[in-house]
Amino acid sequence: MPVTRGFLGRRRGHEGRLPPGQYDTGAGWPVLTAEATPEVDTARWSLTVDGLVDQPTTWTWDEIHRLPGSSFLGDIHCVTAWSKFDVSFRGVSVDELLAAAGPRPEAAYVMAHSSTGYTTNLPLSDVVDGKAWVVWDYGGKPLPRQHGGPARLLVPHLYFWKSAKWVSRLELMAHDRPGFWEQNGYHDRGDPWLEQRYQGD
Ligand SMILES: Nc1nc2c(c(=O)[nH]1)N[C@H]1C(S)=C(S)[C@@H](COP(=O)(O)O)O[C@H]1N2
Ligand SMILES: [Mo]
Repeated sequence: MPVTRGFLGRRRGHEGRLPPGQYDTGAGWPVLTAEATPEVDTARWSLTVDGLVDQPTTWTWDEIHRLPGSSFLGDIHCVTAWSKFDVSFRGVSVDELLAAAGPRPEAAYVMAHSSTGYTTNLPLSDVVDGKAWVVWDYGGKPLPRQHGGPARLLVPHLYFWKSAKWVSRLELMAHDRPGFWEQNGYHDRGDPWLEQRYQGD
């Protein structure tokens, strides 16, 4: 690893890192799941990028691990007001997946689908340029099942409901469509720094 957590921990205090209305959950990591936690076998796991792409692409567990890896170290923010500092995840950048699938020019939104049926919508611009990952490691260990293991979406600059656990499909779309929580009143974009919690915020 080119940098250690200790070095970053000393260099970066927590000041200025708590978005408005949030509190630091500390060492805890609350579990927030609308559906029953699925048992997903990596031997049968797959991730598909389809919709408005030139090359709809599906990766198996082994295939996605052969892509160049990418890590995130930073903070996550849940709309229920907890934030967690200095979490580390490893997986693959969504850029890597999109490079293979080739979004068409008219693609402007993404629907993230979980194998459970959970969905969440995102502007395409929020999952490109190193801002989003599909991750399977947390703190150097396999991502726990209740936190979305074997693999979840990670979009840390938006409220955490956008980070679909047990992600199985990224569907590129020309037009925005509300996902599960968005149909239930949550904001379409969900920027914690702008406090975009609910529709109309
Ligand atoms: N499939 C699925 N993904 C989900 C959710 C869910 O209910 N189902 N909840 C979202 C919400 S509201 C939050 S805050 C985070 C919670 O992730 P955690 O349980 O790992 O903390 O997952 C998001 N992704
Ligand atoms: Mo949440």
